[in-house]
Amino acid sequence: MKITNAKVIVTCPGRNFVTLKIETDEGRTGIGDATLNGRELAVAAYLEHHVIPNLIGRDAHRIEDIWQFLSKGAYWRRGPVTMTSISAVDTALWDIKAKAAGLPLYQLLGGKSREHVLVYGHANGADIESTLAEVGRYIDLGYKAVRAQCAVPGVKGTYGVAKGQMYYEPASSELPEESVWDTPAYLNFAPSLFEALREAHGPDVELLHDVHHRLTPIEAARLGKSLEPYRLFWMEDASPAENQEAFRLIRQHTVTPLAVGEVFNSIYDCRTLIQDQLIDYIRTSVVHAGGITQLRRIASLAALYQIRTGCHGATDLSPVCMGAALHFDISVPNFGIQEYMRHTDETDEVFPHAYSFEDGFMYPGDAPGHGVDIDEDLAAKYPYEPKQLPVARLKDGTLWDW
Ligand code: CS2
Ligand code: MG
Repeated sequence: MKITNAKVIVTCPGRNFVTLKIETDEGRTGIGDATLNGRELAVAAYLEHHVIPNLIGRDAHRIEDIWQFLSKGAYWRRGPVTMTSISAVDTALWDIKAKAAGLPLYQLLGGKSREHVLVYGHANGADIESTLAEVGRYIDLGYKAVRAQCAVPGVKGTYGVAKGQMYYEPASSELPEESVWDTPAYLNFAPSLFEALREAHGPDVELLHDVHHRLTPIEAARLGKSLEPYRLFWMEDASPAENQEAFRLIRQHTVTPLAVGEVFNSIYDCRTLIQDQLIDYIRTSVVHAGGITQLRRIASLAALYQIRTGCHGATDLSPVCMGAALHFDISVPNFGIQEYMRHTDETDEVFPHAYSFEDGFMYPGDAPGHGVDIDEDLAAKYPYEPKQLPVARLKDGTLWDW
């Protein structure tokens, strides 16, 4: 089955998405998500100029060889733009292979390891009271696990606090918005939020929290320790993880479980974190970490250390990524949880899909392939809109991690 054509589709049904579509001589097509939030056109150009010409004429079944070719063959390995492009090709080829077999993708990955996929939703509020209510809303919708973020009193624009509810979208303007970050205020405030959440919603609901790379290791250690009484499912991205060793310091001080990896694009980015058991959940995603192929390698490494998966699944990861992720999640032995930030109705219409949500769990569906398609005519009605992610500064103006 030869690859005869491939194209990049950029669409903005409420937010930008980049999709790679691969066509074969047998008439079978497959799609992969290639969205890199705020840097969409860099991936589109990389695919168009440097990847697609290399695909034409190749055997679509040779997923591993094409992966190695695009990785080693580029000479310039790794990096978010390259790896997002490789991810898109890999996802589209797995889609084609599963369609050719007439099977849902999870069957090619070894079949189901569980009946359904536990997901967590995003609740956020401008103050403790509204955050409690938002978490309650997710519990009423059936969610068993909820991520809670709350504005810090006196701090403008805390990470994770959306302008609207249910559809959180941080990439909101052509040039980055600026928000203020105040570590002492946050560290004093965060435990009171989780104390109130446990009081209001009891011990059973799983609560998660994203620190979004804002703390130094010793600050992260202090936060983890102060949150222990409220039994978090995880504390995410407590500190930047370029220096993986830094997590040893956090680990020494707290039993709050740690999750890291949404910005990683290679197995090497998480090697020390996994092998030294410095984290509990690895958050690498299908779209940014080399597709199904590399995600399976990362999960296998993590399984040796009883570290579980917790794939990134924000709205900027398209329904194509979500569909592929659910096939991975339901099959991988060391699955932990899947993030599920609902897409808007416009997005769901552009990307018809077989996956579904019910009572706190998701199901990949049984359509052949990964079960997600793109309506190209509808996609064409939503042209690209330049948008970037915000930046954060400390009160004295120092540029900080957003
Ligand atoms: C976040 C994301 O979902 C998460 O855990 O960290 O919302 C992240 O900010 C965006 O995906 C950035 O593109
Ligand atoms: Mg995050």
